[in-house]
Amino acid sequence: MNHIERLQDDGFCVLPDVLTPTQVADVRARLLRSAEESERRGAPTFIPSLDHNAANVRVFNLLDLDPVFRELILHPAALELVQGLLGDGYMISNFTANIARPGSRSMNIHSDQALVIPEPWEAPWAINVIWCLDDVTAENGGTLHLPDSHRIRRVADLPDDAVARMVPFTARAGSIIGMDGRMWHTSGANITENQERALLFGYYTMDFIRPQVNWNATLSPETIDSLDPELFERLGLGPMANVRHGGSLTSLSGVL
Ligand SMILES: O=C(O)CCC(=O)C(=O)O
Repeated sequence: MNHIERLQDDGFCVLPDVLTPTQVADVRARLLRSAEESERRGAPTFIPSLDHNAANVRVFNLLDLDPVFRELILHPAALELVQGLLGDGYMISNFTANIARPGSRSMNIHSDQALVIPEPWEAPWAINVIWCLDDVTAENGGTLHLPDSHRIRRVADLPDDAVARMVPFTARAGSIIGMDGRMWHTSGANITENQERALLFGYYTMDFIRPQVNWNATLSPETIDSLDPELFERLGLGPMANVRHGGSLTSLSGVL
């Protein structure tokens, strides 16, 4: 089975060595600077409605904070997973980070597809590409997932002991993990003395689903001006909001 077939069948796959150790160190340093910049701009990195305490550091709006994130969201290895699950008609819905430091605890369980469209969830219409900037282990808060839960169509079908049945993803720094948007998951608790677990979450959905964030409101004019055409299009910043790729009306994009 290749990794796309594993993603389709198991609901996730792990691709090692997508980033070199030097690249991991560079992206991680930029993430820490972005966390500071986010606070400076007034966007807090501790979100009490998500996390139990400030040991979790959340960084939203990565695409506006450092150009490296604009490269990663279109990284060919990530897009291969996205296209392998969703096909070519996808959009970029969000790109965020969660640094789980010692003392962090699990958030509420959820599936990311459930956050953007109502049940029943019949098909994979969303995918997360998780960038591992540290070795990810059970002890340092590796994302917990409920095996096979990408086949669950309704909340009522979740087992009562879903949390107890969850198992952590493990991966080396530099890996990416593709996770079907229907997979139920949560952050793990970081029970180590001194190991941080920094992850980036690139979230992509089918192009008929409204993105999680309004990119027109979150990206600065300077960032929008600097976007390459592919990224501009995949963020839904072009004039057409909802015309299927390849549909007969796409020619309208030239006249609007
Ligand atoms: O940090 C994690 O492991 C999971 C984070 C997550 O699921 C979320 O922020 O929605």
